[in-house]
Amino acid sequence: MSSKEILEHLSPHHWISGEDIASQLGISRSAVWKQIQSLRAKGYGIDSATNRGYRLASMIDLLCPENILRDLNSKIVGSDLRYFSEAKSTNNLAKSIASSCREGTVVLAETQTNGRGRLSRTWASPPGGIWMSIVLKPQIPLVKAYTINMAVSIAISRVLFALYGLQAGIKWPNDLLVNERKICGILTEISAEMDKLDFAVVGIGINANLDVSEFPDQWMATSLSCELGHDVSRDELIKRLIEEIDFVYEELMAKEIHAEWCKRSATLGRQVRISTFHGDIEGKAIDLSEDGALRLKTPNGEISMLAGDCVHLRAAHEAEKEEDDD
Ligand code: BT5
Repeated sequence: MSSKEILEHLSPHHWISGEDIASQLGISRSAVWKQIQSLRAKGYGIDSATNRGYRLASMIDLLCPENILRDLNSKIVGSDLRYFSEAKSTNNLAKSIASSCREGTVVLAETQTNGRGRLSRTWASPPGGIWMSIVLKPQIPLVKAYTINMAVSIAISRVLFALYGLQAGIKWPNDLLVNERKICGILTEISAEMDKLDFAVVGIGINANLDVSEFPDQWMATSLSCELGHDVSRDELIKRLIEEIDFVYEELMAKEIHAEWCKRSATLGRQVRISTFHGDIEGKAIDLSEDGALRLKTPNGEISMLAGDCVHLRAAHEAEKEEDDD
């Protein structure tokens, strides 16, 4: 018995007793109660009242794969779409099918129970967000793998502006920020043999229709609904994302990817702190090299950082002013 089956019996329009759900599904009332608790823990709003039973607190706008695929204008991305009401992690699912599935396959889930960020960090994935992974099989050398992440960040930034007028800056290496707050995280995982890329799974997490006040303050998170003051159509957004990612994927090898990433970067020009396993380094972010390394100007000279966590310390104009004052 899965909590999804219980969900199918619940409606925002009428009450249903625990007893009725239990008899329709052939389970005990306490099993129903347990599954209701598990749905609540995942973020579904469910009202309960004595002598009445259960009711969905509001209409949940579930994703509809048919809407997403209808008249989809793309060549590779979205060639197949796998939809799950719940997944541990769409990246895990995508990796498990990557060798056998078509290039461009998209895996979508309403919630993730074990959503991951980099270094196995937790990625909160309650209902209402967009949790998707795309399987890509680009014919590019391993050293160019980073451009996939860049291309996808650009596509997301373009779509958020085109659909909602939101300026989403790209924070090195893999976040999108709106008003300095994280609205989207990207996790690209690759499988390679020698110098050849086998496949890449690009995991995209977008806080769409979410109340982020439940998230810890230090995450500095925001969502589309918080920024816009209303919910958005996730089907429409996913469709546009697929189309735009498909488009930039074609341009992947072109130089413009690098130039456009730099243009949309929220990191370049800023004073930053990069934390790595070997310690912290502070400096001004001055450039991004073709392999995705961030170039820093530090008091001890210029260095390149290939990976790490980035904290924005001061805004670009403040960093510039400081330099002028020096
Ligand atoms: C990321 O990692 O930002 C990449 C997130 C990728 C998530 C997608 S969802 C679909 C696919 N399936 C997966 O399992 N993952 C991908 P990182 O830069 O390491 O950031 C993780 C950190 O962001 C956490 O340690 C928290 O501080 C914060 N965080 C967690 N959940 C968040 C959320 N929903 N919104 C904003 N910040 C969050």
